[in-house]
Amino acid sequence: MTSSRHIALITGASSGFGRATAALLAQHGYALILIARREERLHALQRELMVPVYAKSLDIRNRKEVEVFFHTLPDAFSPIDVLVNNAGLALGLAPAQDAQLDDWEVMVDTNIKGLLYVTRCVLEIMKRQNRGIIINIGSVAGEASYKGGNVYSATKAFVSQFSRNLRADLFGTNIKVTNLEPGAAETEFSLVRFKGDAARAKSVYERSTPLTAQDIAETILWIVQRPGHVNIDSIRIMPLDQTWNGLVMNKK
Ligand code: NDP
Ligand code: 8X3
Repeated sequence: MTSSRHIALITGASSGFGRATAALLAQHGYALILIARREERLHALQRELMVPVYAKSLDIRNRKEVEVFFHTLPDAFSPIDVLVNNAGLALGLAPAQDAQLDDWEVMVDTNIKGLLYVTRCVLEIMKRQNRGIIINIGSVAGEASYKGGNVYSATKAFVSQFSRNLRADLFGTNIKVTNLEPGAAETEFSLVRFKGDAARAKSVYERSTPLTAQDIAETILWIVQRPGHVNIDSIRIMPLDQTWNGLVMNKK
């Protein structure tokens, strides 16, 4: 039964932040809609959770599939209270002049266009019920510039600005919007960025203490627990062991 429960839709629930958020929201009684491409992982997670779960393999880059997903959403799961727009990725860390255009396209298609497809469909639901919380997972990279961040960072800058503009459009409704900007967290993020090179991924975090997926899940729980009149517009969380490193001068 979902009728007495809040319902959260989490994209990218097969790993990292999304998976940890699903587990934590389930502990707090949420019914869950879980999306990712790796269906087996979603079903394994579903079996662990003691709440109603609708888990579906979906590639958010496919606009048609996203629309069909929402048209065929079971009625019991359709009054979505919380959307966590989490699915996303970085591919590569090469400087722009050496980067792969294919990688850039995948990041734009996922982090920007996929997020838009899901958001637009959920807005239809939230508009009807005049209620809801949208939490977009941006990144500190949306503001900071670093070598090799190029298109990944730019997609997260998009998420930041889109979140602010959503707030402007939704002004006067009971629909909240947050841009949550984590810094470095040890998930599968670097493994994906470095295309399965586990040693290189591990080296990003060694001799540092990165954020954990649980840190982000707990922040998401805190955001959704704020009273009705409070909107958390943006929140940035970095590990103590990470910061900006200033401007550089080329020494010839
Ligand atoms: P993970 O790689 O562990 O998780 C990413 C999730 O996104 C997976 O569940 C993956 O599922 C899903 N995903 C990727 N592409 C698609 C797609 N086309 N359709 C559906 N789902 C997709 O990384 P994180 O948990 O770290 O990343 C989550 C979000 O947090 C991302 O948006 C990332 O940019 C952001 N972020 C991460 C930081 C970090 O340091 N870890 C810091 C700041 C922001 P599947 O492969 O099964 O489809
Ligand atoms: C990723 C955060 O700091 O690894 O979004 O670039 S960082």
